[in-house]
Amino acid sequence: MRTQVAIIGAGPSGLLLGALLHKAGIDTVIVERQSGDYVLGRIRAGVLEQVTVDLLQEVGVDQRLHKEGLVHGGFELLFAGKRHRIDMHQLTGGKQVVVYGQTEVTRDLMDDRAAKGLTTIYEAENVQVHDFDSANPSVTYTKDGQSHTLQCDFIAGCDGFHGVCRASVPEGSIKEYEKVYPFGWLGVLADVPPVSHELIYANTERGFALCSMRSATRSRYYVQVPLTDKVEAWSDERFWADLKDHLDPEARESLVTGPSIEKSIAPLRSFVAEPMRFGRMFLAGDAAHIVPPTGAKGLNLAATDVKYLSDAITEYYGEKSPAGIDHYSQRCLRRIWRAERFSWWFTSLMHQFPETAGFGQKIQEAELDYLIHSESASRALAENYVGLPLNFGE
Ligand code: RFL
Ligand code: PHB
Repeated sequence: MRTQVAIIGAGPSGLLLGALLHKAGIDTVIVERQSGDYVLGRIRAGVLEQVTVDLLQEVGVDQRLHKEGLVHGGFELLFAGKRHRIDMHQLTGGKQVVVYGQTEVTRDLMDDRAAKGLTTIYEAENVQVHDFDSANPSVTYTKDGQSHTLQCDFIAGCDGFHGVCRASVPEGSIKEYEKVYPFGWLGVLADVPPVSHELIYANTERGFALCSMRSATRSRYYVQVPLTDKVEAWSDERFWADLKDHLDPEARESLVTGPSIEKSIAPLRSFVAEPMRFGRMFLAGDAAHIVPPTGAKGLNLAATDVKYLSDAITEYYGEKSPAGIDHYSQRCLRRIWRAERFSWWFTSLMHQFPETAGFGQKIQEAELDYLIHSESASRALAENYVGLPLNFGE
């Protein structure tokens, strides 16, 4: 089989890249290790920046998003027992975010790809990338016991943090920057109405908690847990009791609990691999970088990476110019480091760190107090939360 761009991974990066390239008339095949249902079963991001919404609109996959997505013009910070609203809309001159789950974004992109008859190979085993330092790269995999080879012009590594693409780059040609945090997030999804109509980010002496949502009837909650905790040790009762302990009296009163429909623990990490291009193979999304979820930036960065990549590849075919692909890594990394900084800062501000308990807590509360009382500090938070425009700094 032959295609122009072989995309490894059918997460949001791979699927959106496929849609953008299809719109530009470029042929793609996506090779995914899991089944479609498995990919949809992973409960992850919830907050889309306007830039991401615009990209979904650009590929025509925005009908359900516009119908069902919840537009949020603010969020709340809870500390020292009280909630304070950050009015993103007012502070940023009218910008807002849309709460619409990654599962739904992925489902919409999958359905669109299937409707257009574009090829996605699910449950591909032993996926390997070859000869990306030459003009003739290829991908091999096994499906239903049979070996296959996919010849291509380019490989897009959209295969997440544990994927095969970054792991196939020769040691010495990649530099990795990493920070692992000493805690994780225990997340619960439940069919109960959200405790508040906006997100609540809570800093308490018990640690961080986040009240988020997927719809008016489905809530997503998180609490900070030690890395050693196992999800089996967290019954629903224990989770709801712990979450309540993080909330202010009014929220505690109005919290509706119910059986969890998903429960998982995610470790928190900051990670960047540089560069993001190796000959004819490119990394995009979580394959190249990870942010802790506190700033809600991961999926949004993945979306802008693949927009830059589709621009670069389109320029290569259309204008016969390698300028875009030569510039891809640099263009992405500037935006990525800005999001890394914000995510690290917001994570550091909101979580309980074992080594600085007591003093650290007081310093965080003082910074939060400054943040809500200084318009410029509130604006800096709001500006980062709504995200950078696509062509920032250009
Ligand atoms: P994904 O989603 O990991 O998809 C990669 C795909 O590649 C496949 N794969 C392979 N396929 C073939 N061969 C191989 N060898 C392969 N190895 C892997 C995988 O099966 C998978 O289908 O990466 P992608 O597409 O780059 O998307 C990135 C996002 O998933 C991620 O950044 C976000 O979920 C991060 N994130 C959030 N981002 C936001 O923008 N806003 C949020 O509110 C937000 N909340 C979150 C989050 C991530 C979280 N977790 C669990 C880490 C909340 C949480 C709790
Ligand atoms: C989510 O709804 O899953 C969510 C929202 C905001 C974040 C992280 C996750 O910062």
